[in-house]
Amino acid sequence: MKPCLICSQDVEPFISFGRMPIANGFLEAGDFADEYFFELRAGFCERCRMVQLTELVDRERMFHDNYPFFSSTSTRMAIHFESFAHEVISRRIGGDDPFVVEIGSNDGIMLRHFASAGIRHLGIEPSANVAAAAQAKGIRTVCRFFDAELAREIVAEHGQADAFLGANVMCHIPYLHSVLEGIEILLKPSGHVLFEDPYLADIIAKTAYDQIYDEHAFYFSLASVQYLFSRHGMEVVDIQPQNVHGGSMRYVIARRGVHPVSAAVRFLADKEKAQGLDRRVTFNDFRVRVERSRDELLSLLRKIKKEGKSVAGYAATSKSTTVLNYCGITPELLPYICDTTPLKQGRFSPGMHIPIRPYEEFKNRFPDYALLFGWNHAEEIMAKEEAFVAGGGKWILYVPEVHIQ
Ligand code: DWN
Ligand code: SAH
Repeated sequence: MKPCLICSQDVEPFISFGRMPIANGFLEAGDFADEYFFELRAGFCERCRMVQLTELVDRERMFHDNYPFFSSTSTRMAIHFESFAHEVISRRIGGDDPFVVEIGSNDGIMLRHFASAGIRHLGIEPSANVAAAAQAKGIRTVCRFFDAELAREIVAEHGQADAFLGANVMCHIPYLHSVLEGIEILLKPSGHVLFEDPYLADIIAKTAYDQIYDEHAFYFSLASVQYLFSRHGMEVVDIQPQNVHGGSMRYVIARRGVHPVSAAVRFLADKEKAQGLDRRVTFNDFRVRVERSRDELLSLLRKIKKEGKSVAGYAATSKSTTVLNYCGITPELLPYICDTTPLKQGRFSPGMHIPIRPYEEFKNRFPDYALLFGWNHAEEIMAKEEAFVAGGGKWILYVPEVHIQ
């Protein structure tokens, strides 16, 4: 039992993945002996409905000056964030000289659209290397972790913000009450918070257990987000499902009573109850499907090896660390993973130590099978890899279930 990170009620894990390394802790060959591990477990709080990790990793182990995830590697995501920025510019800010703050702004994939529109902006990005990539593009970025203390400093220097933004970052922050205190300080009285993260209902429906890893402290539903913000005098005024990262939800939030609440919010609240997101049994059923998925993926890879066929991993995602370590996929079953990120190439995958090779290696010599760890980018990747399929190559997917395509 662990106290809920949001409401302090006791939380019991509903799933355990065992010993797990840092999801983005890609290693040099000489570093294997010092590798850090923790117990990856997730639990559901029956009081506030928050699904969360029950063991946490120190933030400095995950977010530092060598963080290997650069948001701008996906062209589909670049388009997505352009439209997110335009929604904010056209609908959520206005007046004289508006000011926008984004946390987890990474390499500036979204803020660059505010910069090019001449809108006052500030990115808060603790991982120094990706923050530097944004700064090099002329995007104002502070290399810090966001919390209430930093919010006070920002208000003193820049004044309050019209919009507070975050994509795939709120779910990364276990100390959310400090973040929300910061938002209370930072946001103008009529300002908006817009943030999006992988949506719990999609994770459950697709058995996307690989979304569970050290960086993701939370798996949000509308109900849990409503509870959290209600404790800080705010409410969800709109929700917008997003077709990225396997199914995400964007929450639009304001101070209580300032903006009207859309019918979509009430509709989704009812839908979540019908889906059982408020009941423990839903998560126990999920665990059973996860165990089945693990067994099926492992036997498929063993069969392929026995048949003497070749297989490579495609995209060394953070998510792949959970799959590889939970399923016990060794380099004998998966000899390499190709990835487009220079920082990952030449290194080894966390825990299982599978070599990460440049993307060109895949392109120059197609394997018989490719295990798609970047399944959330399937459309983009499959369009790019038509030649692989035309040459007889086959994709292995494990979401929503293990299958060959
Ligand atoms: O929440 C998070 C999301 C937004 O991004 C972070 N905690 C970390 C990261 O998660 P991820 O690593 O699972 O993200 P992606 O976007 O699913 O995968 C990115 C990786 O995939 C990069 O290493 C690049 C690689 N990739 C590739 O090799 N070829 C990606 C694409 C689109 C490709 O065509
Ligand atoms: N928004 C980007 C990046 C998501 S990855 C996208 O959607 O692609 C998560 C990012 O959040 C990382 O760059 C990490 O360094 C950053 N982050 C983690 N904790 C943070 C905190 N407390 N405040 C601000 N950013 C944080």
